[in-house]
Amino acid sequence: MSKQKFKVTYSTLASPDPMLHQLYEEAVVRAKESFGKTYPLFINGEERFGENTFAKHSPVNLDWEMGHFQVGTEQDAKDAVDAAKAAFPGWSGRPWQERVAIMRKAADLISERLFDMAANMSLEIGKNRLEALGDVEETADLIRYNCDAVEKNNNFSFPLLSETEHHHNRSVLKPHGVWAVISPFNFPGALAGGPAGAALIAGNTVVLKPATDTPLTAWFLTECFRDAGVPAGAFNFVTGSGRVVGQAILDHPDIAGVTFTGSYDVGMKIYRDFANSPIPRPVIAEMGGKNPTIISKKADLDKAAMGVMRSAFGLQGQKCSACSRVYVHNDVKDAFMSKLLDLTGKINVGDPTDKNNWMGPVANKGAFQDYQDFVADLRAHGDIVHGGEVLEGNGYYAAPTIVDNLPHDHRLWKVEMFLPIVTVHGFEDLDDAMAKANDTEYGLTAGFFSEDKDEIQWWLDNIQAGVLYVNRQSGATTGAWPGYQSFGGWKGSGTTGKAAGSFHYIQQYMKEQSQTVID
Ligand code: UN1
Repeated sequence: MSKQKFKVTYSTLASPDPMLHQLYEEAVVRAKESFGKTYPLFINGEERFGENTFAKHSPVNLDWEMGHFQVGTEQDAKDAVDAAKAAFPGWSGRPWQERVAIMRKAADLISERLFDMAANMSLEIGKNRLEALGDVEETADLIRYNCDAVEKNNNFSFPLLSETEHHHNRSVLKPHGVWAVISPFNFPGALAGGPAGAALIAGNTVVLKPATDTPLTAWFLTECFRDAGVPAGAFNFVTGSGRVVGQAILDHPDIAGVTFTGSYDVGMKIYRDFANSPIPRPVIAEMGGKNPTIISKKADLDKAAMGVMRSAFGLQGQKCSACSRVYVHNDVKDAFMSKLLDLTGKINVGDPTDKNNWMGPVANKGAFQDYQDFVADLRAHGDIVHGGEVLEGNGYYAAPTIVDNLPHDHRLWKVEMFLPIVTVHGFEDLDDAMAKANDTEYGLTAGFFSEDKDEIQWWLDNIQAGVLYVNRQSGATTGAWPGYQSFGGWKGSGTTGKAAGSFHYIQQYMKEQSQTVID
């Protein structure tokens, strides 16, 4: 582990210091040296090794066996929830200042371990170095953001109006209990550590079940929480199949609430299942997107092409925030397409730990197969103007793919493909583009390119999504950073209408109590 501190921000990622590359490359060597280790569950402060393990292979090179992880059982899930329940009175009963201090320490440990966590994450899920470094540091910053929020608001304890001088009325927020976090593969740091951190800062205890593709990053987070002093039972880590161990966690009657990030279908199933429990329980679900970018004839096309390319193909299109649909004015469509094709043609796809490769492999065999199936459908009904093929290598490599002339009633305008595929449509009239952009169940992020102030205001007033970007070259629809952009979805993209990395987030992990005391 490197002792050197290196603060990742937008500017360091945009023009990285040579030192950043060197530290990352040294960490890649260390990550490869520790391939093949066996990792435990972490329940009630103890490492637990069970009877069965699964091998985690790197999608970068399928011969690389990164580690062996426990196939958690229903009993493990139960034990984790029971441990979290037993730890709840102690953790929630502490002064909030102590929880904040411990969680700040956890954030600092994540930052200290930045390079090792990022190198392992690149190998674990195929994220390029800058995106992996960003994900790790975003995790730490989400935790810090929520520590700040509690501090600034006196842990959300506020006086209310008093009827007389003898009335002492106050509103307080209190934690719910045991919180389940079911995290996805695409942001294995931020979307596991962000919600788990928020739940812990708020005073809940946590059971984390990470995606089967990304147990290693979650294990590193577990170590950070443990080493920061989160007490036994307050944070528990369970790996294994979602259908078995994930379901057993969610079915446990002592789970008070859940944060789920993943597909619409699974998110809605959890939402419906929770509605059937004897008492209501909160479900914070982030369920994907089908994020549109509209390009006006008054757009700067260089900005638009760069923004779309980065958002469509960053992390191989596997972000909920990825740009998957483009509506471009017919007058500028040819010019835009030639710029987009030019930029896309320059992308190198390969081992993402190599500095020259901006795209890595897709996450797993299922995603690789989906890519091929979607491409066959798109080829039959539209024009693939770039990509559309799998690439050589001993991993799941797929070319960035641009599709033109797909009829608007084709199902793939609505299905979240979660792959490096973007479909492009021309329009004559901005209102028509807006209607098409909004014609989806999702509403997570959206982008607009125009140099006209009135058009920009019109777009901001009418687009239906939770995260909006205008003229953003670094990512037409992607790249929210805690404190800079709130991140949460409308419509089928989210259950609460409240976003992460913003003012209203951590309160969702608490319930309000009004206290009237008369002396
Ligand atoms: C996601 O894709 O699920 O805005 C989250 C972004 C990232 C988070 C994306 N900060 O692209």
